[in-house]
Amino acid sequence: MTVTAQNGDGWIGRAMARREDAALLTGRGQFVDDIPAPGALFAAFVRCPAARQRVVTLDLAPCLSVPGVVAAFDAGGLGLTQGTSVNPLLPLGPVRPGMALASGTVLAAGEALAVVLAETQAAAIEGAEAAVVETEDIPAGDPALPDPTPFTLGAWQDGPPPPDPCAVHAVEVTIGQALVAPMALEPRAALAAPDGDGGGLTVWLALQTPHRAREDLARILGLPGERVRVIAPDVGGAFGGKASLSPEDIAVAAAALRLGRPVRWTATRSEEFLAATLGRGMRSEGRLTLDASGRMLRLAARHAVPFGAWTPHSAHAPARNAARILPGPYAVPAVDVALTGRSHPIAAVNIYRGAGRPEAAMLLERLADRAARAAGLDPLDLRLRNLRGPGDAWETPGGAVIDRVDPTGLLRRLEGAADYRARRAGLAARRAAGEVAGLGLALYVEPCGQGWESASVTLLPGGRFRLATGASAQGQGRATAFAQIAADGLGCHPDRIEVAAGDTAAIATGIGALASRSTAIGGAAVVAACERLRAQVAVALPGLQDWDGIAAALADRPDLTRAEAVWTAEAEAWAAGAVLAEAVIDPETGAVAITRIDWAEDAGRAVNPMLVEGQLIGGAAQGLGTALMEAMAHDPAGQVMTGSLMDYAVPRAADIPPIRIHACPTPGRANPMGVKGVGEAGCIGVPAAILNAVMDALPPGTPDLPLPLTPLRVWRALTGGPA
Ligand code: SMO
Repeated sequence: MTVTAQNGDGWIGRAMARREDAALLTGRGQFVDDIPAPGALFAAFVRCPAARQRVVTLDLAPCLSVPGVVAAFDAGGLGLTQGTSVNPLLPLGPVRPGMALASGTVLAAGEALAVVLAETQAAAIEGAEAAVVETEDIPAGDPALPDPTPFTLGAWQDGPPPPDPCAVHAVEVTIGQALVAPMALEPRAALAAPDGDGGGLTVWLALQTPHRAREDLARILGLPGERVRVIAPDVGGAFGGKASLSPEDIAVAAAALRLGRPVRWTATRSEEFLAATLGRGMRSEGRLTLDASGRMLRLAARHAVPFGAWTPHSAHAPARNAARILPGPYAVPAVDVALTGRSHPIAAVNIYRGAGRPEAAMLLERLADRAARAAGLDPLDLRLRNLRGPGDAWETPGGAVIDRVDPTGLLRRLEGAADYRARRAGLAARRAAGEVAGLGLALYVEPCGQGWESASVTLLPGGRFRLATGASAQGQGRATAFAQIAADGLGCHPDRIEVAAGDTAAIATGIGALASRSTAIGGAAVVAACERLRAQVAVALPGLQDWDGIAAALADRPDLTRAEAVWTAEAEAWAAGAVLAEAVIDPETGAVAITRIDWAEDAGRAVNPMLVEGQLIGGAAQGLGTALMEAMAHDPAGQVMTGSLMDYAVPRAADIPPIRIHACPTPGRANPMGVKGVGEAGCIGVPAAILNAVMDALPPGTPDLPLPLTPLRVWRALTGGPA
């Protein structure tokens, strides 16, 4: 693999790729569906045909007469009384745990009612289709349905009360985020195999959080934790859509335990659209007042947050982030944020890459653009007047402590690197020549995780090492980055280190791959484990430096050749960036082309610049999809209208413009390496910049457009038709 020395002082900071990570791109990965399981049964699900239904009849006898079908279970048949866990980040509102199978009252179309097990996948699907399902509509207002009235999730205020006497400008925006599908290339998948004695299970899951899945499964199935092993092998993208255990995963595990045979299931793309968790969907309203010179005085923000049929573990994280990040990179003396939730008869809504960060950024950045127009300032100058600078540390009303970022410096860097002033000036001539073009700026801050992560390092014979991490992987190049960190920590070549991730048998505890946290927190745990190993070896063998010799001398001392660490972050790491997007609209069709993106970003010290760039560009592509084309559509009855990739648009390579990244790393203080996170950045800053660019291209006074910015919406805005 290519190795390019970037800064020469260690393995951290070099662009390199390890074989294990490269295998994912070259067809040699081992995803759940690739794991061999001789004799495994295939699972298929009988799903509720409509939303807000009462199940009248669920007859599985016809399933059993399909050749190859071995068993079929409804909720009563599996007999499980427990569901998935929920993280109480906010007052919870109505919580419906994810149950293996729904029964009685069903809220969303597509919820699984029964699981059919068969010798082949075809027989399982045919068996599921043979089930007799009769349901009846539950009328709106029936007490069996969750109350559709909004419920309070929280409110935070800080600063002087309104009205602010100096305010001379007030601007308002409404942001309508579409509900989107976290479109991983690999759909959800599960394989459960009972142990030889039938008393335990090994479960392979396409999942971001194997240790939590083990705890949940053990509790739900009534097994001791040590009898459940969860393995997340190669995972082909997740983006929050695989953050938590799915009802289907539980059904697969329960059926395997019941039947004493391995059971496997890989979701079809249609099942993903129908029953996987959704992201975004918030409706945000903001009001900002400014003084005569364009200084921000008071921000009021309201986020209305959608919840679906059941409550995934992290369902409250987007709301919490969207609230606590405000006022983000800006210095605003008074801030007032309120959150409400509401239940909808659709699939569960959960985190999706960014998880509230994009919603906060878009609200602020649209307000900043409207404020600039009201104050008669260039959008860049309005921002410079209000952004925090280097050395600032500030606490938001929602309790986030933001530091070690320099939004002003990032915007200044972007201004020069993107040739902003000349391009802004050049827009007038381009518009005079008939072009419909605009420039959009967006700043963002990205919190990179709270809490702890685990790591262990074991010295193997021959001076090699086995590194285990609780931070699992979803295709980010975990093995490459963590081997680089450990190589520096141990003083050896990264090729001496094998990395085990995503396996509850490899390390006792762990969190997983979420929240831009893996390098900042999981990487710090690796450093701590390596330090511990070096320290205990130094005591036992003072002066001995070479690992081959140490391995030989300690061959019979497993107590000294293994070290484990659980590292807890005392502070949150914050990444930040400034994005400039250029949009050109076809006036005939309303189609938006993003022609260029410039991006000054501070992801902290880069462990591997190549992986950082990959994260940034991948996130930007998803962010572009959110801004321009992605939307789940439901009809008024709750039926999914976007059930395939024929109906749900995702960006393709040709949609992605040149992205010029200007790295401005400043060290964070949240961990000893000075690293921050980068996984979600593209989804945070890029959609806001695109929305601002499109609004800049449209006539002044154009009302806020909801997302996504489809050609029809943009064309109507251009031609003055209804939005
Ligand atoms: S949206 Mo991420 O998986 O925290």
